[in-house]
Amino acid sequence: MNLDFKESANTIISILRVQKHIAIFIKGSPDPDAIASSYFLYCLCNALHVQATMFAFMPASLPSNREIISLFSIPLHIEDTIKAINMRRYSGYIVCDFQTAALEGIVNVIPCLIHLDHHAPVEDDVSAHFRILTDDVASTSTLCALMMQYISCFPRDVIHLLATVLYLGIKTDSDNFNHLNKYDVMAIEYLNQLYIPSMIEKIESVPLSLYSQRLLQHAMANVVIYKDWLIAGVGFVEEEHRDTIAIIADYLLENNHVELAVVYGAVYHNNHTKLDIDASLRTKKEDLDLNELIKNITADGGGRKYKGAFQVHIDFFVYCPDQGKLWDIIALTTHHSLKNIRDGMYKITIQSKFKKLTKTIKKLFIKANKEK
Ligand SMILES: [Mn+2]
Repeated sequence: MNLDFKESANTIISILRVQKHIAIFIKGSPDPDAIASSYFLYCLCNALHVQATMFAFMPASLPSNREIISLFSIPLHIEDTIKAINMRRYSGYIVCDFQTAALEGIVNVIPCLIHLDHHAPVEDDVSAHFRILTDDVASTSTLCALMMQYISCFPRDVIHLLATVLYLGIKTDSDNFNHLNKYDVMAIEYLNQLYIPSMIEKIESVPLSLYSQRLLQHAMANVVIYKDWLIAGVGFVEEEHRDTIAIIADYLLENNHVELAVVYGAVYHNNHTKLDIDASLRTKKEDLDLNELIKNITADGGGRKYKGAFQVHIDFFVYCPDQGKLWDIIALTTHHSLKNIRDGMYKITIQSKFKKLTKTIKKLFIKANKEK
């Protein structure tokens, strides 16, 4: 893939400049990459004198992510649902760091102006005036940093703040710079001269909360090794601590000789009226197709290189009067399902290879047709 970041920067500026008021949505959990890339576009709107408002539908889960929001004074509005927002006030919306730009209730109300993400594109997404979806970069912040090089309207102090927050976005999503490709390296080279090291230090010195430490202990006490996989449940989790599941998966993969670490918990949402089984998957194997693996478990999830996640909705079980029994059933079912998937990995590998081959043939076919 060859991206022209100068042309991309010019295109997004020409799209934004004619807008009245833009809504910027963080669709998933506000993690460093989602916050950084959304804030980048927020600052760009500001620099172009276009009004913009940033929204998320859940609060930042990790203390370090909350620290980013407060340290950079990021004006992030948390809403329970998208229905709480009066869409007619906005002329368009932006989604960063999420595989799809579709949002319930706003299709045909306001257009999606910009959609940036570092996952492979999905086919049935809403249309966007400008879109970059590519898994050739480790983070959405990489795309923003490379466009930023060609944008001259940012005030000096904003440049340093943006460089710092984008640096954090890349660092987090590349697992501490462990998974970088050429675009990520280019972005870091650019940001290196601009970011503020003391701000990074401040954010990285925020400790895990006591709650997260307890979940980690629970997970470590319940680790099951099946063949070359590690599976661990953390028990029931309050919504605002959901990201801890991913952090624990990172930690367990790092500290065990396994191919895959799966950490799951039962996460309460909406004041305990909704319940999900929420799982994070981590691998060091570059060719392990986590997306294909996850799609064999549920449609509600996905993956890319090295990481993936899925959810299973079990709202009805919020009525279960015995949490202990409920957790036993969740754990029993999740372990059984994951072990079955591990046993069927041969089939999944073939499916994955077949899909990649079909994609390549399709691309060649399109190319041949264009050249005709
Ligand atoms: Mn990301």
